[in-house]
Amino acid sequence: MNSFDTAGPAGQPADAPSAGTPRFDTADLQARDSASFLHPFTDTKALAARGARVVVRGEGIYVWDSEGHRMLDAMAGLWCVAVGYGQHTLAEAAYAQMQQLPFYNSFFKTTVVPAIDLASRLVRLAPSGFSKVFFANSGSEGNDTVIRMVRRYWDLQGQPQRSVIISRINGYHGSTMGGASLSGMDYMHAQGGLPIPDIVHIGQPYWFGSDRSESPDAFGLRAARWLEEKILEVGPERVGAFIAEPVQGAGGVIIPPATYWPEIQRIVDKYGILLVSDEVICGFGRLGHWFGCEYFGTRPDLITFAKAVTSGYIPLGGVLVGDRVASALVDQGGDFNHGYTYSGHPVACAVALANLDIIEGQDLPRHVREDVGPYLKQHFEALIDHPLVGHAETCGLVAGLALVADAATGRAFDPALEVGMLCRDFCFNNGLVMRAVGDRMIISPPLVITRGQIDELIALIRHCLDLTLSEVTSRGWR
Ligand code: PXG
Repeated sequence: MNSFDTAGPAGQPADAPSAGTPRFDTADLQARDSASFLHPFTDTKALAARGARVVVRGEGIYVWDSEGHRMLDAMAGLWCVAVGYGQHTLAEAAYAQMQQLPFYNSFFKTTVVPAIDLASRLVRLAPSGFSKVFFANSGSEGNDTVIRMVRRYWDLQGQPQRSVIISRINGYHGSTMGGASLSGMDYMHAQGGLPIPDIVHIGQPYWFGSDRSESPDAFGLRAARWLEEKILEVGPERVGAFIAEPVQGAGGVIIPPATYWPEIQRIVDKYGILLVSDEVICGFGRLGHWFGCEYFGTRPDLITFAKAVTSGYIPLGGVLVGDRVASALVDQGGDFNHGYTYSGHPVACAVALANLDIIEGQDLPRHVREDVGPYLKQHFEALIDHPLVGHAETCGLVAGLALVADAATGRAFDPALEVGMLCRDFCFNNGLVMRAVGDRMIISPPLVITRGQIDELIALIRHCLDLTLSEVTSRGWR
């Protein structure tokens, strides 16, 4: 059944595309899906009972499911699709590179042209002081590389005991053994004996989640000083690096108070430890700058990237390496015994270059910074007037709001009620992809979104908040 019709199937919802629409047998796909496909981060039995939504097509900021329903994808796939769906130049770049040279490795004194071009381009786009790139295939692999690189750096400095890396509770850095160890999610650590040795965590700068007895600025300073307390607890001579996302994404779009990052920079400078900015979500224009650290004015030593480097059209990730680490690795280092078969994969790099052509050509960081970012802020933060919303905040093109039982006091719902999940289901069923992290509803739309589409997005969010409000009211939950 997976063939493309030229005429739209009869009885399709009115907003579905009428030409070139794929027809799918949804029930068959769902049955085969649950028979064979173990999904990431999923309760397989529960999904099998319900059936996965089959997403079959994308165009611009919209995706369509196998039943022909159109959804505004306010999550850009999974924080990835910066340039939107249906960008043919990325497909053409992959096709051309596959014909020219589909694969060759970069291990044994060989290299490939797209990897050279992409490395030089990324160095040009990065903040000053970044001179090298290490390629991986995902954010998780990028962060595993970070762990190896940080520890190698300190070995080369004659301080191998500086193996401790400090990360944050509710930060997300991936799902490999290294990435999941850096991530601050207990439920991940509980499966597989994590974290690996010498990874420790401090609290997150989530002011709304605190008791709110201090101003956000006072809280931001206090949260940053948890880093100094941890350094002193572990012993400054043992600490190699601090890693954090500029804005926590998967943790629920946690935007730190303005005082937080400058204080973090002061502390890492004071103790001479490396600063790693995990920009898997914040990189490539998401916060209105090429990299999120530029928004907050921090000077990291390493930057992890993935996702929007190819807009998710093909897997690619890696680490931008600042001069301090690069010169140690290169001048003193000898072999760095680390790498992946597909480090610098020519097809992935060719797609990244075509993607960067669009991001640079349309100056999407500026589009976010000066146009749609402020517009989203104005309209998204106005959702605070909704009776279910206790807090609503944006930064560039990420945004999060907290669903609460009592907006006046900010009193939370009982987490067991899973109100966020209820709201997310209303979104899905009403043409909007919005994610729930507990009772925080979050978005990260494609960077190419327009003001008119933001109006549509806000109207959809409001509608789904209304539906959620009547449901929780009728269930007597507020
Ligand atoms: N760092 C950050 C900041 C991320 O957001 C990774 C590393 C790992 O990247 P890979 O490519 O290995 O997945 C991520 C990934 C969610 C969600 O629920 C977020 C991510 C992945 C899966 C789900 O929001 N981010």
